[in-house]
Amino acid sequence: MRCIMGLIGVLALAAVGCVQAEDMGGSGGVAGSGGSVGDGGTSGVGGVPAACPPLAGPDPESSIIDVDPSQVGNLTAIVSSARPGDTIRFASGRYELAGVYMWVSASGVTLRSASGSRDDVVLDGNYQTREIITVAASDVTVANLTIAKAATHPIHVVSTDSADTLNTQIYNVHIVDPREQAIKINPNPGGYFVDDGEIACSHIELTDTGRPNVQPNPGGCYTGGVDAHQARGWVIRDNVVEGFWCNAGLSEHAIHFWRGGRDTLVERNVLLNNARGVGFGLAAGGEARTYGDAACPGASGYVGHYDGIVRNNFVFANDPGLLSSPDGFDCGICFWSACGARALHNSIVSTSDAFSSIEWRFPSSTGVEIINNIATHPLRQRDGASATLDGNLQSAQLSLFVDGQNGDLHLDPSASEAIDQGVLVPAGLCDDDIDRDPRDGNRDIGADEAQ
Ligand SMILES: [Ca+2]
Ligand SMILES: [Ca+2]
Repeated sequence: MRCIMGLIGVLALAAVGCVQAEDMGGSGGVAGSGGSVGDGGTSGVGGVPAACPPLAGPDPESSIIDVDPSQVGNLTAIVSSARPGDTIRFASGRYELAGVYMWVSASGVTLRSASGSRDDVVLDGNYQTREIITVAASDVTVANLTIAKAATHPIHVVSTDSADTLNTQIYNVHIVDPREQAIKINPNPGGYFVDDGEIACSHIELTDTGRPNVQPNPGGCYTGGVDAHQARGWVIRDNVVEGFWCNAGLSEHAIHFWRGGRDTLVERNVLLNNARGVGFGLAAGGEARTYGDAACPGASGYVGHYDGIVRNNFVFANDPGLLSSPDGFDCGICFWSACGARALHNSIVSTSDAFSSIEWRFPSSTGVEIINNIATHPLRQRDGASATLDGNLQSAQLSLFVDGQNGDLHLDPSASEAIDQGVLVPAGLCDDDIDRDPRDGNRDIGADEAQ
C-alpha cells in the first residue's frame, strides 16, 4: 500500500494504518547492552534520553510505501523502484529473505519499521542473502530495524561511478551475526566517496551462536563492526558493539576507519569483548585516499587516517573466550598511520590480559594526542610513531570502577586516583562525559565524570 502523506492525509489515513507510531523506548544507563532507543543516556529531559530520542516521523510530504512479510519476495523490486524521498515502512514481523536483497539507489529514501521498535522487524538473511541493504545514494536513512545473518554485509554503503554518497544515517538498528563486517563503507573506484554519515544508537553484535559462521577468508576471521574505507566526516556515537573476535584469526575492529579516512568522530560508544576496539588507519603503505589541502603536513608517505577524535568511550573485555583466544584483546584504541588522531577521556579495561589499551604505530602517526584516558593495560608506542601524552592513568585497578568485573566503567566514588586528576583540555574538544554530563573544572580521568 502506498500512502501519500499530507497534512490532511495524516488524519485521513490514520484509520488504515499509515501513521507512524514510534515507541518511546526505555531508559537506563549508557553501559547497557542489547537495549533499544532510550537506553543511550541518563541525562535526558522529561524521561527521553538526550542522545537517542525516537527518530522523527516521516516527512509529511514524503510518500510512504508500507510492506509486510508476505511481500518479502518483492522487496528487491519495491526498494529498487523507490523514488527520491520515499519511506519504505516495514510492518512488524520476520522477513525471511532467502536471497532477497535491497539496493537503494534513490536519494532521501528511508527504510524503517512501522512500530518504531527495532525488535519488531527482523530482516533475516539466514546466510543466504549476501548484502542485505546496499545504500548507493545520498541522504538515505536506515532505522528502527533488526538485520540478521547476512552472508556478507548487513549494510553496505557505496558511492557510484557518478556521485558521492553523502549523509547516510543508520539509527537504532540492531545488527546480529554478520558473516563479514556488519557495516561496510566503500568508495566506488571512479573517484567518488562515501562521506558525512552517522551511525548512532545502534547495537552491533557477533554472538557465540554466530561466531562459527564467520567468513574465514582471508585471515581466519574476516568480520568486524564498522569497516570504512576512504571515508571522511563520519560520526559514530552512542552505539554498543560487541563480540567481534574469533577462535582462529584476528577480527577487524569494532569501529575501523582506514585507507585515507578523515575527521572521524567516535564518541560515547560501549565496545564490549572485541579483539580490537577503535582503529584509525592500519597499514604502513598501499592505496589510500589523499587530500589536496596538505591535511597532515607533518607526515611523510602513507597516511591511513587524518585527524579525528575518539572520546568518552568505554572499551571493555571480560569474556574468557576472547581473552583466551589466540589473539586475545589485542588493542583498545589503535592509531596506525593515523596523523593527528586524538584519544580523549576513554576508559579501556580488561579483566585479564590485553596487549595495548591504546597504541600508536608507524611514523605517519605523528601529532597524535592521548589525554586523560584511564586504562588497565599499557599505552604502547610502536615502530616510529610519536604522540603527546598527558593526564592518563595506566595500570588502573578494577576497583576504581563501579563494576570493573562486568563493565560498568563509571568511576567508583572512592576512585581518588582518577577523580579530579585529569589535565585541562581546550574548550570544545571534550566538554561532556559519556553520560553527556558536563565536565567540571577538575576533570576526572576516563569517560565518566563522576557526579
Ligand atoms: Ca571532576
Ligand atoms: Ca558521569
